[in-house]
Amino acid sequence: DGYSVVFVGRPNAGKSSLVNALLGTGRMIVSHEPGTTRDTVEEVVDLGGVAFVLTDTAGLRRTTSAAEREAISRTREKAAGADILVGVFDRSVALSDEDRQLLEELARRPSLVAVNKCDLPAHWSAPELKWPGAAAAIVETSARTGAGCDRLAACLVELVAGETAVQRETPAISRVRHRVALENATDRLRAAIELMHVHGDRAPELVAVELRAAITELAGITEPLDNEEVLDKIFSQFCIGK
Ligand SMILES: Nc1nc2c(ncn2[C@@H]2O[C@H](COP(=O)(O)OP(=O)(O)OP(=O)(O)O)[C@@H](O)[C@H]2O)c(=O)[nH]1
Ligand SMILES: [Mg+2]
Repeated sequence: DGYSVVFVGRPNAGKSSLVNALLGTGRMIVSHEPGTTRDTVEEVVDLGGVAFVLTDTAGLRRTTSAAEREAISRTREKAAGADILVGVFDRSVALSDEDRQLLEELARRPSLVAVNKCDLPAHWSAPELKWPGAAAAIVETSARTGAGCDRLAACLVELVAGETAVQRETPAISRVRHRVALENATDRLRAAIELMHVHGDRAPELVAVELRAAITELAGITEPLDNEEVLDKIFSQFCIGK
């Protein structure tokens, strides 16, 4: 149902705030206390016509709290299954060992780096990340002002645009519009089959109406098709209506 994008990073880096910025909502709970998010939360969003499932997660850190440890293990589980990871780093505080560890992990996966809180005075700059991945994968953001959030969305879309960038087991029907069109076309084809079961070959015009509708749906996905031409072809082969 869309590419899964999992936001990971240290507590307080701004993961929930960034997810909210991309969703355009206040869905995720945000607070100044590190360890605010205790459960993974998923939301579907359409970015530039592509469906993504954004997952907000509990911040990664060493902790003595059993509940937080459980939350962190869920974060790791989610991250392992993600199509794309977005590592969120707080530029207004010093980089930590956890940050560097996360960077190494990100480099092995399809991922983006969000250098967040860029509205605040900087403690370090992007080159200090020594990011081993592609340079284009670093985006400076401010979840507070919204700066860079459009670019983060555009980078996500770009990452999935090349099918080779992200490996999936099943072909992804990522454009929401395409998925709806395919579902509609499927419904119409089912209706056509049902009509043939009920009426045999006595009501070809009813079947044709459903087929025409299915073609119109599919034509919306590819370049505009000449329906008459397609119908002529189909009818010449199946002798419907003759
Ligand atoms: N100035 C500034 N503050 C931000 C920005 N992004 C987040 N914050 C603030 O940083 C604090 C933490 O934000 P959260 O989004 O809750 O951080 P988180 O990474 O989800 O934290 P955990 O859920 O604890 O892991 C909140 O007080 C936010 O308002 C930003 O870009 N600029
Ligand atoms: Mg959070």
